[in-house]
Amino acid sequence: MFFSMFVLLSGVITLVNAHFELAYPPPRGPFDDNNEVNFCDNYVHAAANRSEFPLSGGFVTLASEHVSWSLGILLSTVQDPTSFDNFTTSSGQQQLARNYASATGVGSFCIPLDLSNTGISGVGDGANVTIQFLYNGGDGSLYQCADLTLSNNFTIPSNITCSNSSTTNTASSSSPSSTSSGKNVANRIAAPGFAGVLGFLATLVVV
Ligand SMILES: [Cu+2]
Repeated sequence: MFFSMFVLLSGVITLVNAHFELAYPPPRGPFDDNNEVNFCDNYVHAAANRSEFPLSGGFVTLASEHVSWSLGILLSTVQDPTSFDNFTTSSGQQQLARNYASATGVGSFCIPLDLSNTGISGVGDGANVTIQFLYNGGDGSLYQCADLTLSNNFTIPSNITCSNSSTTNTASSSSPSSTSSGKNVANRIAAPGFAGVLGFLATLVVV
């Protein structure tokens, strides 16, 4: 009896552990799905080796393990952001580099992230910033962080693939933008930029 309950619970726990995994830019530390419910996947301090990231025309990629999910991207200009408080505005609101949007599908997603027009003070060429992904696939909020140095002169390497590999997602391809930073951008799910939030919502299934 106890054993069968254990087996049952194990199955449930395995299902619950399906979350999301940030692929690009690289997260603060190796993916730890058991700690994804915690601030920055429980990597409390900024990574010693920051990733260069384009100030404009960037994108992020992640793997979604939930079918229906939402995503927002917070930004902190604090050099070593160690808590959610470091990702808020002066009025205490979440400081969003990309507004929340919903999507459907399991697999890889590429999401435009243009940081040049967020209007956040301190975001500019040469700035050290941290972005934090807030993902919710129905089993609560999940978090991963990436520590960046922004650059006007950095282009995302061509071996970083921007495509939506899932066959079940409903995202549609859109044309590469004039601000695209590489060749492999044909499958971006929306036009880049904060203004592209509506496009993101439109091309994905709005919940
Ligand atoms: Cu999950």
